[in-house]
Amino acid sequence: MNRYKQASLTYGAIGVDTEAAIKRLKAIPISLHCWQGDDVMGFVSDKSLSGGIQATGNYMGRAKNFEELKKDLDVAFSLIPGKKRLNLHAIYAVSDKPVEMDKLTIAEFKPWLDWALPKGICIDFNPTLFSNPMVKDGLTLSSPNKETRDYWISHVKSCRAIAAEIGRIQGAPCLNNIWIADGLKDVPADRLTPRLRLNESLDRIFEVEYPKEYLLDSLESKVFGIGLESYTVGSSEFYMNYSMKKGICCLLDNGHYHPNEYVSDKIPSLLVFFDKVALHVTRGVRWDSDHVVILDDELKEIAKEIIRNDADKRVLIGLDYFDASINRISAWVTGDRNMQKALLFALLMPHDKLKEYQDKGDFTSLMCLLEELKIYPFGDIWNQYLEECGVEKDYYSVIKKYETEVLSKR
Ligand code: RNT
Ligand code: ZN
Repeated sequence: MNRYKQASLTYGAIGVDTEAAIKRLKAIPISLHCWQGDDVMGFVSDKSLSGGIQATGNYMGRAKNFEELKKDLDVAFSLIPGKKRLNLHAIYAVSDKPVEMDKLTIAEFKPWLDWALPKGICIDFNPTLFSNPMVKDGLTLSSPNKETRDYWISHVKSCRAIAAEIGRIQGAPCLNNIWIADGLKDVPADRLTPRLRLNESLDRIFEVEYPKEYLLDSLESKVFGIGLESYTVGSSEFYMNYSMKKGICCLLDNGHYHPNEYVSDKIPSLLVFFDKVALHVTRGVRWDSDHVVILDDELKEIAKEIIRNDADKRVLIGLDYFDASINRISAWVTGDRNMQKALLFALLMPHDKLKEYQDKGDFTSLMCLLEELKIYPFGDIWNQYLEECGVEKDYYSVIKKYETEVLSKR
């Protein structure tokens, strides 16, 4: 008997249908962040990355333009199983002329659609409110300066229009996620007024309504950023309340909380009150360091909250990390595969039985089964999934060859 069949029987004995698990996994989209390919540089300026985030490392072969980034993404996508989406930032506008961030249009993103849609890949979007001279004293939408606020309001409004148009063209909603770094390095003299200004700017941004079939809006909070350690205007409480007020989504980035706070625990809390929850899956090492996603315990817990709550369509999974110290294509593939491994791991659990143990107060049986499941033949089911998706198990050698032939010559 082959390994998959054997493993399938082992799972079958505890009531888990491996075929159904594989089928369900194939339908869960993961939005791959284009910005791992070029250390979040984008195409519109040669300014270095700023705004509370940082990419570290200097590995060979960073993509420097649209053609290179597409080529690298093609290699990554060919090695990633399952359903794919592509997550773009406004700084990835494609244009021969200088691009004005407050006057972007769909025209600058048509080339991306022309490339992605024939592959069956839908696009998500993000306005870019960092790495830009119009960020004044670390502030954008919450700036005391009206001109600064107006500039960024126009930028985000144009991004929402672009995202809605992307959604219309692709025939499926485009998620437009707003993250701003606005904050202060040292002890504030006023924590309220910047939040009142942010509230007002967002109200102006959301004045325009778009059909939900085209556009989903989300707001991403953060506890602190580099150089902005003492105060973040867009805090978790601020955005949760704002999102509730406007009927839009919260986006939870698991690098954006205190190290003892877990996004896995926040997901079910939000599912009580919101139809949808968006995620930026990342890995913080001591802080929001955006390391490549590995198959660690918190990733597995996040996946469990999606699967056992039947929230496959309610939790929008996006990745968000940028490691410049290793091969960037490998970083994409490793992180994306790990997200899917965590989902598969959760799909291979007998959740009804485990919930029953919890409700009966049989915590001894619960612990025994949870621990036993950790050494079930998960890898054999994963390999079967890769085979069915027509994707190589060994992705490193394909990437290494591309590195030698292409990346090392850039
Ligand atoms: C930064 C946020 C944000 C960015 C991307 C590039 O801390 O996580 O989502 O990483 O928008
Ligand atoms: Zn993020």
